Amino acid sequence: MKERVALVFTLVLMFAQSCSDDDDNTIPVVPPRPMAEVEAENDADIREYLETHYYNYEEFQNPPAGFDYKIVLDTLIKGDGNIPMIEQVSSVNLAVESSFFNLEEDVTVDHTLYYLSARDGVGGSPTIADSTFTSYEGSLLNGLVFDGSTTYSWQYLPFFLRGYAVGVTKFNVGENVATFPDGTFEIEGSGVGLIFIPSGLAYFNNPPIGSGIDLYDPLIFQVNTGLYEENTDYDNDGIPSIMEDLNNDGILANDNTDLEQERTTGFSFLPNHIDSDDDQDGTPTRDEIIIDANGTITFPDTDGDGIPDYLDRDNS
Ligand SMILES: [Ca+2]
Ligand SMILES: [Ca+2]
Ligand SMILES: [Ca+2]
Ligand SMILES: [Ca+2]
Repeated sequence: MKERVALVFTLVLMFAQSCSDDDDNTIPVVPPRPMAEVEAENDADIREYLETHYYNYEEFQNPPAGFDYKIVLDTLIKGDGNIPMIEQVSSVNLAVESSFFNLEEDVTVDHTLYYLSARDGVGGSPTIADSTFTSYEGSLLNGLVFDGSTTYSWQYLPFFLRGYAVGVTKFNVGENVATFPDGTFEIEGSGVGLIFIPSGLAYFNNPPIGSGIDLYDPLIFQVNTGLYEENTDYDNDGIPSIMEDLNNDGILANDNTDLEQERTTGFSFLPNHIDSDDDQDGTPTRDEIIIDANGTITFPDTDGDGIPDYLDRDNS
């Protein structure tokens, strides 16, 4: 599971670092740079990279015998006729609140995420709240590879960098053509793509120590999207994780109905998608909803106050 470490524990690392800052005042603390300034700089750097680099699209269009469907990036040479990636990427804008990185400034900054599908998968696309069976390689704009996996592994997207997770949802997966007794899969027609991520959708001023990623570095991920689990229900409470994004902003960490009770009782802070008793009334969410034979979920509201029982501590 080595490949998970660098990506998954972003928030844990951030917390640990902010604690040690308080404990040791001999280390000079450099204030974070303004998010809007960093985004503008990152976007210019990513765009310059896309204008000056191409990938092996001709091999993807006309695959030679034995082609491994791995993306190779190279520098354009003026007049060589290769198409720069800037003409092939798509993009999406995502608002980032500075509070996500515990910054002192209080701003919301639009960030542009770029992505490119080298091979469209034959299957469906995951949501931001699904588990995907994916392999990946992460690198910097200077070509340094900082992380990667050689085989597919299951990744629950809400635990991963936001830019990475949103990027993966832009691709289609393949299909599982065989499952062997040892649990391994054979997948055909997976998606292959690239994601270009500004630091505000990655680590910003808190890259993992020793990772080779510097403060405010934009990241590139090559991904191979094999499978996904449709309507992933991570906490097994009967409600698919995507439906636990109550404010519908694509971030599952900021929907926590019983935060006040968790504070009072000293519980861990569990956002709804990883909380099997979303209102902490002692009755599991699964017992406060009804799922019929077709899988349709209904949400009883016993006291008629407009708040469904599973989110309502006083529904009696
Ligand atoms: Ca949310
Ligand atoms: Ca909770
Ligand atoms: Ca839940
Ligand atoms: Ca409950």
